[in-house]
Amino acid sequence: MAFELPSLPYAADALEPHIDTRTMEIHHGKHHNGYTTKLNAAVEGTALEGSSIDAILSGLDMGNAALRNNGGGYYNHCLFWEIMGPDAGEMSAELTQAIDKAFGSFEGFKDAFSKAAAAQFGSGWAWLCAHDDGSLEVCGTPNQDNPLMPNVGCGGTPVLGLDVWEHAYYLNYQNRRPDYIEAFFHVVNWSEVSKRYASR
Ligand code: MN3
Repeated sequence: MAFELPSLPYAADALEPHIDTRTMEIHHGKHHNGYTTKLNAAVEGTALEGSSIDAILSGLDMGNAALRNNGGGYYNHCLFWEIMGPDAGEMSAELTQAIDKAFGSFEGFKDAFSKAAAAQFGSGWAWLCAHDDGSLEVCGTPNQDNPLMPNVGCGGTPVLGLDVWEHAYYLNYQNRRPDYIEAFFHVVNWSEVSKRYASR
């Protein structure tokens, strides 16, 4: 089974004014679609055909640039659409407690995550990762790398991710990445993030 571009779980204009419709259309329909097509090309005819994306990434040969960039791009954007939404939902008590334990408070977490997103030089992602024991960490990865991949400097299950490639915000925010990071916190779906935390 080839990988398929998932539909957006909401309308392309659902995250306005924080993330504009045109950016969503291009980001999903062009960028994510491109990663999906190129991932399928990288996997076709290899022993990885039929493997899950999680298995491919956790066992990744980091020297395989096509698989690293497009497998990462495929996975990262699948997660990104799902952890956002027009409805903020509710954060679970378990995740609230884990955030307080790791960062002191939600504001402490937001500050650490925003700093990781702002400090990522060039293209990349900021992550909130959950470990098996429930502990949390914030980190950043370059390009389309993510915490499932070996030796990227952080690990665990990604439960929240923010795309800080310019293609994610340039139309609306130009060079104002901090404004985009602040806007992102208006469109996080905390029910979905809590669900990912529970199933880590
Ligand atoms: Mn992107």
